[in-house]
Amino acid sequence: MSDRIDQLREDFRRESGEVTGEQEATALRDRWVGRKSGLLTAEMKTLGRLSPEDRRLTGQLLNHLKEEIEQELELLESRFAAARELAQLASEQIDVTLPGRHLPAGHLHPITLLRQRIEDIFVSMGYHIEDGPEIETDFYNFDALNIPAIHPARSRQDTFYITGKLALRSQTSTVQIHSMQRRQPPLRVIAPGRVFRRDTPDATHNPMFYQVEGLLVERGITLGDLKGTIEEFVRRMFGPQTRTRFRPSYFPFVEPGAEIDYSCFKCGGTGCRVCKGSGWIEMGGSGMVHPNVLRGVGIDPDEYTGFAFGLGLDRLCALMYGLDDIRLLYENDIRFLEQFR
Ligand code: FA5
Repeated sequence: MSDRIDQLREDFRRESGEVTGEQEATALRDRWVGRKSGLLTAEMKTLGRLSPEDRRLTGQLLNHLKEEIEQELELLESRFAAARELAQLASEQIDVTLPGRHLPAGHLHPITLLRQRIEDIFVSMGYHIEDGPEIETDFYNFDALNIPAIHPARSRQDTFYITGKLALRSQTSTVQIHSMQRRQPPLRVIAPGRVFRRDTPDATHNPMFYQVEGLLVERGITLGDLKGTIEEFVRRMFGPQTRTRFRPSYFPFVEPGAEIDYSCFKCGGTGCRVCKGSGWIEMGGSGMVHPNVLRGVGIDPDEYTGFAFGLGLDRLCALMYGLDDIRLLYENDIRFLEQFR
C-alpha cells in the first residue's frame, strides 16, 4: 500500500510542477482533495475495505499525504495570488511626477487685479475703502462739488441723466461728499468705482470706466502732503525709481488743482511707445479740497484742510498690460480675459 501512496505523492508533485496559473492551481486542488471527486477523497473511501490493522496504517499514511498536499496547494495558491496582486498594483500605478490636468477655473478681471493692488497700497497707508452710489442727485454730482450751475459738465451732452435731477455719476469725487458726511475728520479714504460719461468710445475712451478717488482731511495738511502721498504710491506701484510731476490744472472742487504725471514705467523717462515718446504718463487729477466743499459738509476750512485725487484705472490697465485699446476690457471675450490668470 505504501507503494501506492508513494505513487500518488509522485503524481501530485509532477502535476503541481506543471501548474502555471491561479485557475490551474484551483483545478489541481479540486482534482486531489475536492470533497466529492478528489483523488485522495476517493482513496480514503477505500479504507473501509481493508482489515482493521491495514486501515489504521494506510489511514495514517493517507492523512499524512493529504497534509503534505494541502500545504503544497496553499503554497502554490499564495504564490499565484501574490503575483496577481503585484500585477494589479503595477497596472494601477500612478506617476505622480506627471503634470496635472488643468480644470477650467475662473479668475479675476484685470481691472479688479489692478484695483486690488491700489487698494492694498493705500490701506497700508491707513486709508479706509469707501463705496458710494452710482446714481446720484444733482447735489452730490455737482452742487456739493462746487460745480457752478453753468458748468459744461452739467450738460446733457456730458452726463447720463435718468430724470431731471438724477444722473449716473461721472466721477468718483461724489464719494468725497458721502465720506465727509459719514465720518468726522481726521479721515483718509479711497473710493474705487464705476463712473459714466457720454464719451464716444475709442481706444482711450469708454462711456463706462473705473476711477479710484482718494481723500484725506486732517489739521495742517498741505500740498506737500499730497505730493508725498502720490510719490509714495507711484514708487510702490511702479518701483522706487519712479518720479512724479504736478501740472497746474482746474477742477472746481479743489484749489489749487493739478494733473499728476509719473515717469514711464516702461522706459524710465527716456521716451518709448508706451509714453508716446514723452517719458511721462498721465495718472489723473488732484488738488487741495476747496474750502467751499468742506463748508458744504459742515467742516470748518480754517480748522481742517485736505487733499483729494482721482485716478483712471482703464488707461492705466491698458498701459500696464500692453493693450492698445481699452474697449477690449469690456468685450468679455474669453480668449482675451484668459490671459490675465
Ligand atoms: C476727474 O474725473 C476728477 N474727478 C479727478 C480729481 C479727483 C481731480 C480729485 C481733483 C481731485 P478727469 O476728468 O481728468 O478727472 O478724469 C480722471 C481720469 O479718468 C483720467 O485721467 C483718465 O484716466 C480717466 N478717464 C476720463 N475719461 C475717460 C473715458 N471716457 N474712458 C476711460 N477713462 C477715462
